[in-house]
Amino acid sequence: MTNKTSALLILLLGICQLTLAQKPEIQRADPTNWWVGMKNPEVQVLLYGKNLKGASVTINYPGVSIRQVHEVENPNYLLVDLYIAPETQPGKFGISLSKEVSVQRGGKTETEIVKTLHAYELKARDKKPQTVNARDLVYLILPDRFANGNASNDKFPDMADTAADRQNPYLRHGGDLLGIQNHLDYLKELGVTTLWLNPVIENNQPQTNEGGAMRSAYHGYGFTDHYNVDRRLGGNTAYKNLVDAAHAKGFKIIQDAVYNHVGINHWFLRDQPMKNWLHQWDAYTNTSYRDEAVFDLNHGSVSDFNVQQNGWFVPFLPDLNQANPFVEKYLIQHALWTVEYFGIDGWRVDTYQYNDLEFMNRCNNALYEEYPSMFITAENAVNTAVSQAFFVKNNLYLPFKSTCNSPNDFVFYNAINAALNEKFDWGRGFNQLCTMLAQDIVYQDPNMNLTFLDNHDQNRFFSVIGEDMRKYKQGITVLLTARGVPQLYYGTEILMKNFKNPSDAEVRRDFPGGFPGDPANKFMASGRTAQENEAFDFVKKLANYRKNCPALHQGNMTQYIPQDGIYVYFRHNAEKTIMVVLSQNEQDKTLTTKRFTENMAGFTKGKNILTDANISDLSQLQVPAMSVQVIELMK
Ligand SMILES: [Ca+2]
Ligand SMILES: [Ca+2]
Repeated sequence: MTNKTSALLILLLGICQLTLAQKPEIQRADPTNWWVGMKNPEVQVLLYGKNLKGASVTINYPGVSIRQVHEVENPNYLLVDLYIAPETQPGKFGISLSKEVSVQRGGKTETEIVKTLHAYELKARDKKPQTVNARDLVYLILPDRFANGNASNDKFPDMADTAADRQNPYLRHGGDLLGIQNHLDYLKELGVTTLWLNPVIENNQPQTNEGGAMRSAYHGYGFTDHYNVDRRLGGNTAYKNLVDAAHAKGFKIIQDAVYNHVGINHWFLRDQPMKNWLHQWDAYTNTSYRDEAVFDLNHGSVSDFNVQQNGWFVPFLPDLNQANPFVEKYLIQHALWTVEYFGIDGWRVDTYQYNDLEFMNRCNNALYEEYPSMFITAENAVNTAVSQAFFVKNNLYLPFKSTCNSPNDFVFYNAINAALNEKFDWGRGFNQLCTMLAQDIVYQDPNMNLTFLDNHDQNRFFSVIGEDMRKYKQGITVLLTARGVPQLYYGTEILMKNFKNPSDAEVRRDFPGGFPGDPANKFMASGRTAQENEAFDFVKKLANYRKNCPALHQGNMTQYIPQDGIYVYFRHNAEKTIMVVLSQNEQDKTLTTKRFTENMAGFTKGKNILTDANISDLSQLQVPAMSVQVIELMK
């Protein structure tokens, strides 16, 4: 090659680069599609690519108009506000970008218009979310740890974390959505009506060093692409399949929402749209995790509030700035998109108290606007009823009013675990439960509280109660007969145990039988021990009875202050009265029932629905030591 020709080649390459450098190129549009016939006729499409700033946007489709195009600090983004007129038909169109770019030809600089097109679709709405409420029994599954339905998706060499190893409690184990789908009949038999999965959205996060051990993001709380379900769980297709299969079998699905933060490897953080997309601090600032800082409207300091709200949850989960209207729209539209795209029925909102609460109200309201009876339950690991009530619809006279309709009931969780582990005394044992329920006056509808004995962040229930089957049956009975929407954690029905020692991985063990080569299959009665079957059958019997007992769903709850080690409450409506009798005595007792006349008048006999025993005389009940009875009263 002569010097002359190589100089020419360099010149040509330079021209090409100049042209290419300026040409707009769309790599993605979020939401990835939208729908006609939404109550809110507007959607903001976030376009990401190269050199989008300065481009003019056109769409040629009947009914669709561009209201505004927002340029932001980063030239690789454009945010396009679309208006979709009510009569708009579903269909496909292009989002067209055109831009004047400079081109050098024959030593002269010329301008020319370059165009780029991104295919977009407005679909017809076809999803009808169902209401989740106290009729339901929710079953929480950590998808990586339940069942492996497809061994070929356990790991991928092109992801940030390439490991899967069942021998290591901190790494991914290969469980997936098909694995859950394969065991729906097991859950149906148990009496479950609703599934809540820990987050399924892509977590393409590298392993992180926590407490000296390298850990995978198998829990799912660090999103890296809102619009893709993690490939290792089976991707969007497997999630659609699971939701459809679950619906066909009569289940509902609750999705885990994370609005407060994303994974540090999220695609939009590698090229941030604008500086205030995240809460940024001069030096790294962690949230204080103190809920008082948020609800203490009387005495709290602004600085404590800011640290709690805007500090990062952990260093690898950056805190989103939800006061930024573009961030707000991105998160809210993703929630709506998820309901319409997958057909989910409800939401559990992670780390609720760390979110901008005005943002959360707007987010909840956007969901209620499209789906008026949507169940949204807020996670707040708090200790008091006042704090718990602050973050949901409540009866408190405060200037801030949450629109969230359900808390994850940590106050119930704390009380039931403490009550079962204490000796009965004034204020202790079952008195704790009674006192906790008396505080229900703070909630607008305590029957919407998501009650639980354990979950993925807590010590397993069977271990907490010292592996005592009598306490186990009492706890399960309170969960399934007291007010609220009961939630069971996977494996609690087969007595999975452990404390979070040395880490929470211990309470997230694999469900035995869900993985190839497991020595026992506890999805089958034949694979369970006698005691495991006793537990499974107990849950199954009560859960299935509960399914068809409206008094246990929407009936009033009347409780009597515990006396002599015995706690009695009733669930009752016009059709039925259910009496629950719990004992914390180490001796058998006889209970005279005259004190409960306001609930028992007119009833002469009963049936213990746990044992099927008939009770012919209700005036005096035999109450065995540490027992529980669920009695359907009869005339
Ligand atoms: Ca798998
Ligand atoms: Ca926050």
